[in-house]
Amino acid sequence: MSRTCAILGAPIETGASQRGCLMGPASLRTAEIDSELRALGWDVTDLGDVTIAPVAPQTHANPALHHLAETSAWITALQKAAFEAGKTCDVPIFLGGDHSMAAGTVPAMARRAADEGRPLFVLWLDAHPDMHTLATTESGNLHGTPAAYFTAQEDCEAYPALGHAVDPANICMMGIRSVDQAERERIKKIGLEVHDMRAIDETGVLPPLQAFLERVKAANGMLHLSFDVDFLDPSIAPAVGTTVPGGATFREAHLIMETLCDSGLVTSLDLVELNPFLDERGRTAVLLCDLTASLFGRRVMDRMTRSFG
Ligand code: EXY
Ligand code: MN
Ligand code: MN
Ligand code: MN
Repeated sequence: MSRTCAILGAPIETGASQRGCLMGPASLRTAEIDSELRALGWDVTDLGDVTIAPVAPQTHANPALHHLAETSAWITALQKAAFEAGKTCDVPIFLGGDHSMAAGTVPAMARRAADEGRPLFVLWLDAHPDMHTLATTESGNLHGTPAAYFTAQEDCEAYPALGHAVDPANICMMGIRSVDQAERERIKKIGLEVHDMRAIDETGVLPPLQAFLERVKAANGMLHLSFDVDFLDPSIAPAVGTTVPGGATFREAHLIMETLCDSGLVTSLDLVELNPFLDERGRTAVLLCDLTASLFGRRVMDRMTRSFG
């Protein structure tokens, strides 16, 4: 029986350190993400892109912050649009756009889960924990703040009021290898489950992932996967503005996606931080679609090599 998914573009780049992520949704559509999923038997609806109206600048005590007003507008628009998208299908897929979009999509999925009387769990695949508050970020790049916002950390009051938070105990981060001091202190304080790349080198990706999935299943949870392109090693995914050496390999990433597929637990997905302006012939966009196909059911034995153009 075919399952249903919807794709919703969030062409946001104001949270990033450089322009280009606003082309992310278009690049993933050009890489034919919808056809990939239809070929696997999914009923795919393209809901188009979220947009925001022009906004007046918003000042803040932290002088480093930039584009706070735009980011707040995106958060409000996305919390509404992502929640509506979640009503239309089994698995909504949110195409970024920089990672500040998760301040919109994750609370929307937490609301969707709460309305079903279920907890929301989040698997965060990223080189960064994105756990800065509006007071601690030194770069002022708001794509470094979504996890602090949706776990209801203090000093995020300038963002839109948070309707549905995620319990930090329901979050698992993997691939982490670039952490600022303030984030390190906060991760320790709230006891966040973080499997950095050293831990993954030692155990492999499966043991921590399987233990987390057991918890999701035991809690009858819904699972949101927030996939940041910089989780991957830059040698296979160069099209991202915040590359960090020593990322996940092609097979580590596919093994995670295949294992998530086998679990049947994923109920929503962010694909974020793709910056096509930094890509080589769309190969990062094609890889992201390839990984998504593994999440949605493609097996290694079904794999045909797909080069693009
Ligand atoms: N922690 C650094 C900062 O706050 O600027 C780097 C953040 C990168 C965030 C990208 C989306 O993952
Ligand atoms: Mn991120
Ligand atoms: Mn509610
Ligand atoms: Mn990142």
